[in-house]
Amino acid sequence: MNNLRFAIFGSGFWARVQLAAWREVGGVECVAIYNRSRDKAEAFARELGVPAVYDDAEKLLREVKPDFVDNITEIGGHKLLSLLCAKHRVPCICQKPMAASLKDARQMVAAFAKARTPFFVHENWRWQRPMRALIETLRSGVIGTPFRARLSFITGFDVWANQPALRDLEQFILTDLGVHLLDTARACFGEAQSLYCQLHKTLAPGVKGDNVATLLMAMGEAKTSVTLELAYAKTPLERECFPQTLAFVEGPLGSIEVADDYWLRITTKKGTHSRRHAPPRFAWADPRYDVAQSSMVPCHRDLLAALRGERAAETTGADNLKTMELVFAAYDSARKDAVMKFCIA
Ligand code: 89Y
Repeated sequence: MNNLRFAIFGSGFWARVQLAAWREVGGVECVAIYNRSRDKAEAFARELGVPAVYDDAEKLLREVKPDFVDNITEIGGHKLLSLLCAKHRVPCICQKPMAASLKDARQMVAAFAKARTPFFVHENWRWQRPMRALIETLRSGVIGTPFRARLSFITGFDVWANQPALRDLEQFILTDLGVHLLDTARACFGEAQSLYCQLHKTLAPGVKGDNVATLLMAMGEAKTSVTLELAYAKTPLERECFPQTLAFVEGPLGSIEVADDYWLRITTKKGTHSRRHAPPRFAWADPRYDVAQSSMVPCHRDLLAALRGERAAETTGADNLKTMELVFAAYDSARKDAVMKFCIA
């Protein structure tokens, strides 16, 4: 089977890691890079062996005619550059969060549907090893239909050191991180029927947006009560476990805990079964981000199978629109101090 030829848009922190993850998966070849600052694209291409450099994305699409684009720009580039791919009927994977507003996200999904061109979102959280183990354990039915769950991501890690652009986001914690946990919650418990959110801006000097969020949702047909707790704050913590998401789920037949250091514990009447789901260690990954960065490999595998027409991907643009609806409903809920309701078909 021929390699798919792809182009990367963007040359920042995540672009480097995602290129390495594509190379780990194989079956693809990065043939060009675009960045609006040519110097940055050139440095990236030199360091990582990408043959062609562009500072004009449309020119790249016209001349290189890639089989797909991985749009790994900051949020400001997501809509414009993805729509350019739709215009040229080039399949596109857009970095999360898909867009800076729900209106933009809807427009992007509609443009690709109209162009009959595949559109995906790079949403890797549900592919993290412990999260995947949680999803599979829930789907096995071992604890029955859950009635309550908590996903939490509370850290004092200096996330802005590697990703300074996050400092300036007016809407920070939910667009950057909440989007991941909301997507994972959908994979675990189904679509939300209602959502309530509270936000705080605290203990994060120099950060524009809110950095602490608490959400309560009723999810799936069973209306499972799902709480999400998120914080990037300098709160003194006994144990730091960035970037792990911890979880506790209760069902009629038992409970599941995702604990620090990748432990998954399933407790039923028979007792507790514990197993560690540590992420694989790749030489190209930053060891501090292992669980997040290694999940790009199965995420890319899923997207590649869809790009080859073998099966549908989990994180299509259309599917991710449901996650985006929750992100912006959460901001509305916090602003109005009100419960938001959704219809699930
Ligand atoms: O940008 C975020 C992401 O996608 O994963 C973790 C992160 O780097 C900081 O919240």
